[in-house]
Order: sequence, then structure tokens, then C-alpha cells
Amino acid sequence: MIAFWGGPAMKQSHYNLDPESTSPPLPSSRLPARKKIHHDPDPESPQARTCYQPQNNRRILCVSPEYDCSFGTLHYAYPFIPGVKAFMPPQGLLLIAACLPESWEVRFVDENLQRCSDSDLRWADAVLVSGMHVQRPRMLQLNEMAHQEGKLTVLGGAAVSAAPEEYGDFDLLHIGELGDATDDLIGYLDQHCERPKSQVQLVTCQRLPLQCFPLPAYHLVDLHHYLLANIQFSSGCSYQCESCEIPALYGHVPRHKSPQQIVQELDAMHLSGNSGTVYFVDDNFMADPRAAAKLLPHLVDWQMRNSYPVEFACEATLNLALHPEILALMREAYFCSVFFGIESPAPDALHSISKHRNLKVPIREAIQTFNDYGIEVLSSIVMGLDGEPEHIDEEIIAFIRTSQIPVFSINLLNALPRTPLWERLEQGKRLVDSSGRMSNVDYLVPYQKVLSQWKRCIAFAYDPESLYRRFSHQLEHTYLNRIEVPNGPERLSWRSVRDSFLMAGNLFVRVGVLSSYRSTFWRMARLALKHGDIEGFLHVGLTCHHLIEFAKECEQCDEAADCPLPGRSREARFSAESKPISS
Ligand code: B12
Ligand code: SF4
Repeated sequence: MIAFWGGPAMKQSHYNLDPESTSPPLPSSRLPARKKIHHDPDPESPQARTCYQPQNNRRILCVSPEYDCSFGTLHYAYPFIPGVKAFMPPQGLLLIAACLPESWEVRFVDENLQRCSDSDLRWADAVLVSGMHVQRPRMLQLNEMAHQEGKLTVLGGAAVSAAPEEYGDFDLLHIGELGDATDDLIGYLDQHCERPKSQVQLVTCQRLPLQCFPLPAYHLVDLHHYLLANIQFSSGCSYQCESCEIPALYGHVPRHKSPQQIVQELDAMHLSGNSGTVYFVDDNFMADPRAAAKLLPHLVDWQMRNSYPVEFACEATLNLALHPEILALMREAYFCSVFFGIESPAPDALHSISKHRNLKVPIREAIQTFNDYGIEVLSSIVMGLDGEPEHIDEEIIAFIRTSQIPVFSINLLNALPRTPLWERLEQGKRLVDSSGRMSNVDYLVPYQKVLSQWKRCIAFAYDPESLYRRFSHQLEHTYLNRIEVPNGPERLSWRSVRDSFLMAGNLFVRVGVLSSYRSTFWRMARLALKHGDIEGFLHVGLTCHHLIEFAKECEQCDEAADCPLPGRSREARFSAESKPISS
């Protein structure tokens, strides 16, 4: 649903047999024998790991590069929350770590928590990196650092799967999802730890069924350091929104894990620390409503057995509003928020990016329905779309006000290679160099106009008064519709009570006393406390603090300056702040 970038189709080739690639294929004498490494799905024991028997011991360093702040990542809230330093763990890399032979040593570095050090690199035989396009500069740096230590580097994940040609310097590329390329990679690493003479590209032609996916290596991370825990239930989407790469990257037919796998993953996560919220990373939880309906009773059962230790969140399409039976189960399972790719309130703008589907359900009615089931709606808005009326900013502001959606991720349209959007714009010669601007799209109206409309929408959405008003609406019209969850041992644990006090203390001091919008804050606080909704109070206070601070950053973004994306480095952002209360 985060549909602003684009991607490729799976290439039917192996070992760099792609005719467009510039790197020569690996000499066949160096090809490891093709082996099937994973077991077939076993419903009794779905957590099948590799059955490959390596001949060598290896030390594998897995690195997830840092990503920058955005509306959705709540970076500014971390200093208020004891222990929390990052948004969510990198699910893809944890999965790959879990696939490696059991006898290999694996070290895991999430640079959102701590930087990868030279000694980490020196320790490793091979360095495995993952990431999105936005992480490209750091991915390239890591590659260079590893090469300086003479280490073999491997890149996998969404960015390289979409645009392998952008990563010519890595030694091995893993293109696509878990599958035969992963088998080949493990075989390759077992047989070689020296750098190849030319790049080796491993392309997944046969995806591993999700039911054979191993349990992600949650034991390698401490979930207490993350704001959210995450879990993958499905992959792929049968829709084709023009700017989205999910169907090309992950397939048009949604595939799913079994409910038993999900329950086992929840148990494993629970052992690695409870972050309070579990986010389904599937781009569309409703990609197959029948599968969602089958899973949900298991989630309800798990929550009941464990006294509701977490709340759930996911991304979905608006047609969820047409499924009251699923919504009722989501309410029972304690789904508290869902992200929808609404993108624009203007019908012509939606048509221009093939998002006709959003018009099938009246958007405001759908939002009301979700709120009735206790679900807070989060949404993306994309500006700069063809078909936008001249005063799109007015329409968006009216939509923000009337929908009462509190959290919007408001972005400018960007195109990524190999999406239908990219192709259309390329044909129309409307792709431009994005250096010094926030988009690579030549809009139909002048860029400066789109930028100032974007800033106006952000200023309205995250003006403290307007933001707190929408959240107050949620406190009265959404949160009260949720089920009452029991105060089980998890919620009443010493750690949880202490953390709540510290968060509340931070909010009282940093926002309630020191901020310029303290009277607005106290109005919300009184309302939440009147309903005895401590969780709601903390959620609103922390989220608002991040959104208000990040919006300030966006507003400072100088039209003339080289400002591709708002967001300074985390060090710069937080060094200027006073130290919060912490444990
Ligand atoms: C969670 C998420 C985020 C989180 C990331 C948190 C984290 N720690 O990972 C956050 C919220 C930060 C985020 C932000 C953004 N995101 Co995002 N996000 C996702 C989402 C929904 C799930 C990612 C995930 O966990 N997937 C499940 C795992 C299992 O899949 P995977 O990572 O692809 O891994 C598989 C393979 O790639 C491979 N693999 C992965 N890594 C490696 C490594 C090695 C060595 C090997 C061998 C294999 C391998 O194996 C895995 C198993 O099959 C995806 C959509 C999706 N369905 O994947 C978008 C997605 C990754 N995001 C995307 C985008 C565009 C963004 C934003 C730029 C949006 C925006 N405009 O603001 C921002 C950037 C933020 C910033 N400021 O820098 C795009 C990426 C495009 C691209 N090709 O790079 C995606 C694909 C969504 C889309 N519709 O296009 N995102
Ligand atoms: S509905 Fe499917 S194709 Fe459309 S944005 Fe979401 S994941 Fe992408």
C-alpha cells in the first residue's frame, strides 16, 4: 500500500544470464551443483529450515542500513520511550538469517540501532546487506567498507530486486524473494568466501512457498529496542496500481503462510520481547479476504490465551469496509490501526494512477465504518498526480478535516523503474533528474507550485490544533469502540508500568510544559484521562509529538536547496534535543 515507487518482473534467468546485464556469467566450473535446499511444506512442522549440509564453517554478517525519518516512522517519539531506538526490525534480512545453515555463525547489525563497525566486517567471511531504494547510498558505502576489508558482499531485498543495475559493485546480487536463488546463494557461500572476479547475479525463478518459510531469526534481535514488532502473512497483490511495484516484485497471486506459522511466530516474538504492537508487513492484508478470514480466529485465540499482550496493525485496501465479518474478527483480535493507500480525494487523480478501486467504496463512509470497529485509519496522500484539479491543496485540506484521519503520510509522486508509471512517464519524456528536488517526475503543473501546495497541506495536517482535534475525535469515536482488553500479566508487569510512567513523564515535561502548544495538549490529555484511556493518551501524545516535529522539518525544506527528501541524520536531529527522562 505504500505505493509511491516501482519495480520489475522476475527475470527467468540464473547466474547472470540476463542478456541486458553487463557482468559476464559465472564460469560453469564455478557453479555450485544445483541443490534443493528447503523441505516441502509440512503442515505439522511448518518451520522448515535449510536441509543443506554445508562443508565449511562460515561467519555471516547481516547488515540492515539506516533509513531516514518519515511521517510513518515516529522517530521523534523514540527518545520518550524507554529502550526504543528504531521503528521495526528488518523482516526480510531476519528471514534470510534464519535460512542459513545452523552450523554457520550469524551476526546481525541493524544500523537503525547501531552502526556496523570495522571489527564486525573483519569478523565476517561474507557480508549480507538488504534495503530499499532510499537506503542505496548507505548500501553502497557498506559495500565499499566491506571490500576494503577484502570481504565478499551480497545484496538482497526490495531495491536490488527492482533495479539490479544500480548495484554493480556488489559481488553477489540476490534478486527476488526467497527461493532457488537463496538455495544457490547458500551453496555458493559454502564453496567460496573469496570475492568473485565479476558480479554474480542469482535470480529467484521459483519462489519458496510461504508455508515453507522458516521462522524469522527473532532471537538475533531484542524487540524491546523497536517501536513495533512485525510479521509477514502474505506476499503479492492481484491489483495493479500504476505506481506500485508489489505485483511485479512479489507476484500477482497472493500467497500466504498458514495460521499455525503465524501463531508460532507470535510465540517466538513474544520470547524476544514484547513491543506492544505487531505490524503485518503485507502490502495488502485484504489481498485474499478468504485467507484473512481464515487467519483471524487464530489471532483472536492467541490473544485470548495470552491475555491480549499486543495490538495488531496492518495495511489494506478500502474494500475491507465491505467485509463486516472480517472487521468484527479484527476487532476481536484487537487490530487498532490500519494503513490505507487512499492517495487522493480527487477522482480524476485516482484514475490517472489506475486507483479506480478506491472509488468503488465511498471513502468517507468506509473510514466511518472502520472507526465503528475501533480501527484508527492511517493514510497516504500523494501529490503531483495528473488529473489533480488546480486547487488540489484545498481539496486535500477539506478531506483531512472531514475524514478526521489523524495520521497522513503526505508525499510527492515519484516514479521508480519498471512500474507502469515509470513506463508511461518515460514514453512521455516526463522523467527528470531528481537531484535538488523531491521528485523525478515532471508534473503537469510547475514543480514549485506542487511543492508549495504540498507544504500547505502538511502545515494544515500537522498544525497542533488541527492534529489534536482529529485525535480527540478518535478518542471519542474510535477508541471507545474497541473491545476492553484484560489487564493480563504482560500489561501489569513492572516493566510495562514503569515504561508507561516514564513516557507520561516525558510527555508532561517536554510537551505539557515546554512546548508552544501545551494548552492544546492538555485539552486532549483531559479528554483521554476522563475516559480512563491511558494507552490512548500515550499513543496520541507520542504520535503528535513526532508528526509536529517532522512537519517542521518538511516546512524548512528549502525549495531552492538540494533537498531530495526531508529528514536529517538521526544524530543531527537528536543531538539538538534535551535529554529525556529514561530508565
Ligand atoms: C515495512 C516497510 C517499511 C518500513 C521498513 C522497516 C524495516 N525495518 O524493514 C518503513 C516504514 C521504514 C518503510 C518506509 C518506506 N518504504 Co517501505 N515497505 C515496507 C513493507 C510494507 C514491508 C517490508 C517487509 O518487511 N517485507 C517482507 C519481507 C520478507 O520482504 P523483503 O524485505 O522483500 O525480503 C524478501 C526478499 O527481498 C529477500 N531479501 C530481503 N533482504 C535480503 C537480503 C539478502 C542478503 C538476501 C539474500 C535476500 C533478501 O528475501 C526476503 C524473503 O523473500 C514493504 C512492502 C513489502 N511487501 O515488502 C514496503 C517497501 C519496502 N517500502 C517501500 C518504500 C518506497 C518506502 C518509502 C520510501 C515510502 C515513502 N515514500 O516514504 C519509505 C522510506 C522511509 C525512509 N524515510 O527512508 C517500497 C520499496 C521500493 C524499493 N524497491 O526499494 C516497498 C517495496 C513498498 C512498495 N509498495 O513499493 N517501509
Ligand atoms: S493494492 Fe496492491 S497494487 Fe495497489 S498499491 Fe496496494 S499493494 Fe500495490
